[in-house]
Amino acid sequence: MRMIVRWFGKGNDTVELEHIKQIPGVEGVAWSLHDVPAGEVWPEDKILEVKKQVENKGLNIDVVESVNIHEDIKLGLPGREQYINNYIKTIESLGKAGVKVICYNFMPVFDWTRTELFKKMEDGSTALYFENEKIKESDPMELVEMISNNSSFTMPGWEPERLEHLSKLFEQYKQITEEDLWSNLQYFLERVIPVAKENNIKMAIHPDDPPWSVFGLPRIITSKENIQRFLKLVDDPYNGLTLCSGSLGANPNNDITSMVREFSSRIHFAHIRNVKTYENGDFIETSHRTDDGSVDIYNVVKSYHKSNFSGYVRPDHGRHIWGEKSRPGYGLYDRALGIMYLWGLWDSFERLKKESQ
Ligand code: DNO
Ligand code: MN
Repeated sequence: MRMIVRWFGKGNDTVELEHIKQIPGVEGVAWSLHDVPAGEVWPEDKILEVKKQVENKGLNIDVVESVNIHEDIKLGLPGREQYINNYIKTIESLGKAGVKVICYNFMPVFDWTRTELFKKMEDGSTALYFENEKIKESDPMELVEMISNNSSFTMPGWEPERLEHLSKLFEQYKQITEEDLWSNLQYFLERVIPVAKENNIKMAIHPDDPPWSVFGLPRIITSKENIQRFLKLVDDPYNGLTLCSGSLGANPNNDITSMVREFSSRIHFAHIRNVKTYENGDFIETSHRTDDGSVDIYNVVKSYHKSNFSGYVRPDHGRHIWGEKSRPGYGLYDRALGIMYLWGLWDSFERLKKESQ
């Protein structure tokens, strides 16, 4: 596995590239141009600027997370033609810059959804939290306000320009069924996968987080069956996955270990993190350790190892510990601990394999 860390860019993150470089076994960053609105073409000079910053520190830019998809594409509106053309231009520029994987998601309106960004845990640390009842009762606008009031940075997926027309968007999605979303996704994939292939870039969809409908919006990348269906929409290795154990793991019915086994050849990017789930649908993002949450991280990593996984991995989110002030879920310390846990498991599987040969 090739370990990387998400980095939000110079001046847009509390974590420095120098610090990322000091985490053992990390070779690169998952990055994005967070100031380019969804749907616009990524300017080549900006791409090259990040490439230079990152490579100067001895890290790679192989994985982009994310190139976001304009709502017109998800809604299947006529405007999608222009936005798909723009997406294609961005893929071509990223290919030229040497990018290997593009992570994206197909969630209507919102990306990840939580009800609290800094929920206090017993040991005094804080973590991202989802309270099922609260979501059912709350107005999406309240959530947008909570998220922007609790973070000094703009949160990816919650950019003001994306949410500006929130009520109009909700109106538009009222007509969109899950089947419509499937066919709009297929339309998008049929256009972009050939271009990605030509540019040697693997497309890697991120599952919906949480993997069920919120605020009545349709969501489709939620389960093993739906991922099987997704992979067949365009049955090509360039149409692949970002398998996120935390997002899918919020539903206890999702068996991540068996998904890794089944989909490994199509997983280009692994997000590994733990979540503790409760019967009422609540969940909290715990440390990566198997014993601390509901996802069997030990077996997830074992399954990747057994499949000879050679794709990119990142620890996804972490808790906020040791007084660190950071973007919600993206501090340095707990993600670094997570990485060391993942390496600890991986190295011992590797050693056992060699010893038994
Ligand atoms: C949560 C995060 C996501 C991810 C996007 C990818 O698990 O990994 O917010 O970055 O959905 O587009
Ligand atoms: Mn993830």
